[in-house]
Amino acid sequence: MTAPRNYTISVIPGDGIGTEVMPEGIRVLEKAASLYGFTIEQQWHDFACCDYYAKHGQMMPDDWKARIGSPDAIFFGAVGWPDTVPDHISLWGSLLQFRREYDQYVNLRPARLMPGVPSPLAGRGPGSIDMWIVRENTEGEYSSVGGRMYPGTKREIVIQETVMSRHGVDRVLRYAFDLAQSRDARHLTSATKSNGIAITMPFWDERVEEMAKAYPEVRTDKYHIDILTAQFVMNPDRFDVVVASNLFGDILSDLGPACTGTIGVAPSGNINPDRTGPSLFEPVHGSAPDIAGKGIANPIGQIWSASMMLEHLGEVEAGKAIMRAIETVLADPKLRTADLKGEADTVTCGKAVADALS
Ligand code: GGG
Repeated sequence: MTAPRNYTISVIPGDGIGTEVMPEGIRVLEKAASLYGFTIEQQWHDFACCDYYAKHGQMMPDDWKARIGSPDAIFFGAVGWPDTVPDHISLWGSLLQFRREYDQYVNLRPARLMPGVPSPLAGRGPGSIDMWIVRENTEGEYSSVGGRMYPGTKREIVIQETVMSRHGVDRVLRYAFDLAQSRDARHLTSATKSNGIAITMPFWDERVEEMAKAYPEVRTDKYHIDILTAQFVMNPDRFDVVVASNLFGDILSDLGPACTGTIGVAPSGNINPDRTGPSLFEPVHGSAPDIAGKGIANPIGQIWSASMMLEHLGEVEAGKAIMRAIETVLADPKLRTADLKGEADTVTCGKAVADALS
């Protein structure tokens, strides 16, 4: 007898277009569950958003971990509403808490040229750009170590430290090398800025060199972040797995999908590879206040995140089926959204993906 496949997920829509694309991600998840014979129990939470902050003066309740419990995964929308809450408060009060508390030390983000997506690089053909960006997700430049002295005076001083531990760097590099090893290209690129940032970045380079010895089949190269961003724009098809620190990985993983047409389709997984806590899946895009409330946001980033989440949960066939449905919808201008020169609104696009699922 096979074990029942029942999963519990925390659903946190967040702010702005997060609340509009989340229902489409759920629609597709529910359809996939019914087609592929598993169940998804949803536990919705109204915190980790700026509305919650407006009512309670903090982004999450003090007992947020108890309220979340032990789900199999967290499905997240977007955070940020700068008119109400400064961005650094909303981010540190929500997403960064999850990443640290659940030790989601890998942020995995694909950049792939999809069929039909209008992109300056589309002439290269679908599949020609197909990379994974592996971003260190729990330390690095995103640290709260530092301080502010003499605020508001002419003597004002601000200091913020970058934190890199050997343990933290090695574990994300190991994940990236393993990923590179599993792929046909077996090519890993590491991004630093070791000439200018002369303590932490050379350390990262040293760890790459050390780790590479254990992966002789993986072609490894190192770039400075400035020339790498130029190469992403000019020759993105040269890259396969790209690994970088928290800040550089954040930048590259917006730039990569933008090179393939739009950041609106890009998903991400905040992954705890050791499975000592839940992983969190969310679109790369933020809450987009400029288009929030208009019903025109692209739901594909949220839906693709659902596909990544299902693969992480072991529902690989269902995850792949969602990807096929996404490709079908993106190829049709009537079904894709305006950021992709399409005609559909958020709901029409989401329903089309659910209908295309088989
Ligand atoms: N869904 C992604 C999101 O809401 N991002 C907001 C943001 O500012 N993220 C910064 C980060 O991912 O470190």
